[in-house]
Amino acid sequence: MLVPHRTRDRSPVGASARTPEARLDEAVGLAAAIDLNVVVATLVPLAEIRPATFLGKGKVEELAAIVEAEGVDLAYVDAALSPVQQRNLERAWKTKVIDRTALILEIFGRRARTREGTLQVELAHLNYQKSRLVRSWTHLERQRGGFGFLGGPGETQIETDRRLIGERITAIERELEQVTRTRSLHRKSRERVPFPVVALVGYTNAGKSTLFNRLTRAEVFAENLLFATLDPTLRALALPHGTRIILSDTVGFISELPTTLVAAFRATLEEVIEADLILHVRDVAHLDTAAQAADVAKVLGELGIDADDHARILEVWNKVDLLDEGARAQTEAEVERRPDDQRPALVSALSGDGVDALLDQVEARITAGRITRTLALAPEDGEGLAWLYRHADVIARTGDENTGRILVTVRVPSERLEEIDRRYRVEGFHHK
Ligand SMILES: Nc1nc2c(ncn2[C@@H]2O[C@H](COP(=O)(O)OP(=O)(O)OP(=O)(O)O)[C@@H](O)[C@H]2O)c(=O)[nH]1
Ligand SMILES: [Mg+2]
Repeated sequence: MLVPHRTRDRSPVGASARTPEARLDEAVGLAAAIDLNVVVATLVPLAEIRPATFLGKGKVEELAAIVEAEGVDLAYVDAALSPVQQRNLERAWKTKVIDRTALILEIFGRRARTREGTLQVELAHLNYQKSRLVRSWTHLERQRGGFGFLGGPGETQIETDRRLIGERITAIERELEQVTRTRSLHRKSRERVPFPVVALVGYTNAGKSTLFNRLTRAEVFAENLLFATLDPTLRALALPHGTRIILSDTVGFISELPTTLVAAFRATLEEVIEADLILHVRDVAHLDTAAQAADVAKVLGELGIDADDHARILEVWNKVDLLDEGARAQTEAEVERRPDDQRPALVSALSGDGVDALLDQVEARITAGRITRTLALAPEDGEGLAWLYRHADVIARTGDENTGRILVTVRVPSERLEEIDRRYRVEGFHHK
């Protein structure tokens, strides 16, 4: 695992605000997420980027010796390598070389669970490979025979592979269209059940799935792995005062998430794009919590969501159980300093600490834009009743003994109110 950084100011080569050490830590975590056995993890100071080999000549040679001595099968460079740089490094080190995009693709590939997720990753993978399918991969084939993870095409294979890749891409795109259509149908049918959608987003490993499980008591794969969750998971959930919501767990974000992947997962992240409320889960015990939050804000921005839209985004500061007394007091003070409508929820998804208060906060946010109406329907108005069940969140239904009418209490987004009032003469009481 090689993390290059600039010699001058130790700044990373990419656009992230982390220290090289933190990036190395994260790289090792990423490797562990796909069961790679890390034999060497090191920072590589870099005076300037070489177009041919990315790293300087001396470094390349020095590392070649290490690769040989340690019997390294795979070298990871924490940067975006051009196809040429990747090829030249493979040649110099006589081993497979991957960059950040390739590693993230690999992880995504292993974690995808639904058909759609798998297809999205394969598509991103093929598009990435297409640009890298160059003749010189063959030097590896001849020397090593190629194996599994390191597999590359042989010389005569390249043209065939290029064509096959093209065909496969077309086939995937077609299937994806189908899958997406089915999913949007599902969403449409859910729209008729007008529960607000609350989406959990956050940096990978922040604790989204753990929180999701705690809130829904579901058993969703939560592990100390980066990118444990790749496909969105939806569950219905009743809040303390009876408001029903749909909670959505989503894929974790990461710094410099390849843009092709953001595009690929746009569809999967539709739940987020359309969510009524977004819970941004942050690991506040992590040294890089601020940089992680900035990365999440960036990805949200790419999805067209303004991270500063406090009406729509609520920060959840998770893992408070890991803070020592001093840090916890400091964090609490920071929370207090925020204006009411921007105040993060402090929780431990693991211990459940703060989760009840979070649920109250979520309910307050959700009901804020929604209005409760009690409507009086004629007993024979079955159609009207059915309409309400389809288009509004029915929270209570009783009979009026005096008039024989049916009293239905519904909660609807304020935009819907006019339609409801037009359809039903409101004879009951109004309340907010
Ligand atoms: N100490 C502590 N650990 C937590 C807390 N919440 C989550 N964790 C741990 O953090 C790790 C990651 O949790 P997940 O819930 O899988 O994280 P995630 O955000 O869903 O991660 P991805 O799906 O990979 O993006 C697991 O080992 C959890 O047990 C918490 O409040 N306190
Ligand atoms: Mg998860």
